[in-house]
Amino acid sequence: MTTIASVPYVWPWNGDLRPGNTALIVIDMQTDFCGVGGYVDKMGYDLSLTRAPIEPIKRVLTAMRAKGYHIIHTREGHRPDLSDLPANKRWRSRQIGAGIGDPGPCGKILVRGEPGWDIIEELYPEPGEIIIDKPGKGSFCATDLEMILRTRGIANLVICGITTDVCVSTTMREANDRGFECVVLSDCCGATDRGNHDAALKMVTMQGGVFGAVADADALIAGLP
Ligand code: C5J
Repeated sequence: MTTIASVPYVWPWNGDLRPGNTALIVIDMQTDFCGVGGYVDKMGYDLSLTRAPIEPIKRVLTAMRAKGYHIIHTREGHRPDLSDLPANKRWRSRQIGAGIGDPGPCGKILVRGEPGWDIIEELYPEPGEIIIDKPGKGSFCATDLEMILRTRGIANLVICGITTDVCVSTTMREANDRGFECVVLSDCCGATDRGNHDAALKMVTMQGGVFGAVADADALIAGLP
């Protein structure tokens, strides 16, 4: 049995934790969500909250890369012609002064290929790591993520990134419903609101771990075989 310290149960449920069946998913660590001039900055939120996970994620990436775990990154964004951008998503973003597809200091907001859309340099994927480009909040919606996970025989997902209450939470719920065994790393996530971050993590722990478990970077690194 190999597990890590986590709540509300030691993870994974069956003690089968090894590089071959476990992936790290780093969600949306893009300039648009944590960089100056990006989408979250334009909306006026406190960037320190979404930048807080950068250093802990770096430590987890280093540890998991060294041990040969599968590494997957995601990016939220839309085609340059915006053909995959629902009109209501665009409209809502414009209500708060950061219209998706509109020009900003980091290029067109959340548009593929623009500087603000890409993953920040500190956490940039290494050659050979999987990148999932997704048009929505969940990483399984309109992507080939599930096919890649099943093809590689991955059962366990270590989930981190931004934002805790939106793309991280949606992805964890989608994964859990598909039978993947998930743990979210509390200090490797961040939200645009501290209360939402805390609530999103607390929700995971209800009902015996309704979506999986919660750990932190140190607990994961200490327990990784
Ligand atoms: C948001 C995300 N918050 N990556 N996206 O719109 O959580």
